[in-house]
Amino acid sequence: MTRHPAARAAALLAALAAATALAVTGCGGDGASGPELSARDAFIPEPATADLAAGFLTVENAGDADDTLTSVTSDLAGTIEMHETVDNTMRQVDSFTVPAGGALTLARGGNHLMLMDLTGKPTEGETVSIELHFEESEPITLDVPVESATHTGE
Ligand SMILES: [Cu+2]
Repeated sequence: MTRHPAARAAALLAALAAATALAVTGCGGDGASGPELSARDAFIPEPATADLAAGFLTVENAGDADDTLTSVTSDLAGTIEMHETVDNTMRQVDSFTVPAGGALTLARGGNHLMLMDLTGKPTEGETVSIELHFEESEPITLDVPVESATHTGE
């Protein structure tokens, strides 16, 4: 027995309607869902040369959805890469996850920002403006203090 074409069409329509409903819910119209980001404890240790500097900070996510740090920009640096450290070797990654109800921590010996193509050598006591760009959330602009070369943020 073959299924009637009209019944198939009806089933298809029902499936489409369900998909649409899901999509609307996914947009979070109630305003309570999604990532809620805030950044703290950012610092740049004074670098030895004007070639390269590291950046450390914490991004907290008080929301109920993950977000992703997709890029970082600054007037100080032509390029800012995101690096992770594995077995004492750092390597570039495309992005960092900011987990829901958790935090992305960039710290010495682990994940960090690598500021390259510097326009000048940042000096202890200065501040550097950097902008964090996310997949979902609006960008966060930070005035990051330049600390001593051995500063750990503790
Ligand atoms: Cu690095």
